[in-house]
Amino acid sequence: MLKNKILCIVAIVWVEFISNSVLAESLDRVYWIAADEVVWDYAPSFPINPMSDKGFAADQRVFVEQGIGRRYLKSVYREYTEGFGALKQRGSKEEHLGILGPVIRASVGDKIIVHFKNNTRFPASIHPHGVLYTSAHEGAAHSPKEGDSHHKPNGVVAPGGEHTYFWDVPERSGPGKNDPSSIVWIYHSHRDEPADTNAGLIGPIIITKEGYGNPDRIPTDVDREFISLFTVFDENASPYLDTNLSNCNGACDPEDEEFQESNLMHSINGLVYSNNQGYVMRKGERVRWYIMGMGTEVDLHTPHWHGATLLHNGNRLDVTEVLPAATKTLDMNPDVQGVWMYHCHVNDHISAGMVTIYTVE
Ligand SMILES: [Cu+2]
Repeated sequence: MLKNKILCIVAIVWVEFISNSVLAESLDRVYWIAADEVVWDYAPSFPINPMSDKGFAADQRVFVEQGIGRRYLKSVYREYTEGFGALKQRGSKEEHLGILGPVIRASVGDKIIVHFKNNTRFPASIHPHGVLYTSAHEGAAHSPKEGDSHHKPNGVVAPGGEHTYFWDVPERSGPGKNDPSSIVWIYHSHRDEPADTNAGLIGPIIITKEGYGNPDRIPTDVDREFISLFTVFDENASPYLDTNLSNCNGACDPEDEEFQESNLMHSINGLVYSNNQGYVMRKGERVRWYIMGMGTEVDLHTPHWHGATLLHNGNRLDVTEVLPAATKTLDMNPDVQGVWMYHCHVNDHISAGMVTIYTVE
């Protein structure tokens, strides 16, 4: 009897050991990401405002028509096939990402290898939050002084140049004890941080708990994931301002306050007034939302979902808050079908376009 019990315990321990070692198999997560210049359209629906299905009102046209309008030269991170062979097309699950760079995914124990190419006219980098790096792979210029040998720009890439970043994903990069099975971090260019991020160089990193990531490192305990960046892109602070001014045919005065206002793009994933696509899910699914903030002192955002509630680390809410470069991961079980508003709850930001919809089928 005792012998059987011992055998049974040994068998259980052995099965646990085997399954854990299978689950714990670590991977090299390899990405080919370039910083590319694109003409970005904040409101492709123009002249229609999808929220009303009518034309934009006068106070909305400030942002989508006046001054430079709705299209700006920007730089964005884009994913390529191996060796920068071809631009990777985004599938339906990635449609909602908008201006965001590709999702970098890993599980605790993996290594992340990012081959980076700077196709823009300005120096750029990829600075990751949360993961483990040495200063050579930090992607940040420590000193603005050129030629300062004590403060070398670490992983900052000149126009046309390339760099490979190596980042580790130890326990401290993954979900903490109150977190769900995955969390989000931000990556962004950090040569001239305010200019780089206003230019558009921002993306997400999602880290799953050991044993919770499938081979693509998507968490196995959710049905769907969505990522949202709430930020006011300040096109006045973009390094492309001078180039973008040429769209005004000399009619824009950069010192004019109304013109400056027209360049504050209150966006969710780089899109205003419900121009986002792809926030679509089914009733009853386990839906994970990753929320990111960026920007300056105006960037206090309070994402609010109509039609459902969410859990954030055990706390129930339908409004959360993010500040610049902060992130939140929340879980939703949509229980009512419909087309629901999803917007920042700061009044001034609602008027300026930080509003969209999500659909529960
Ligand atoms: Cu806001």
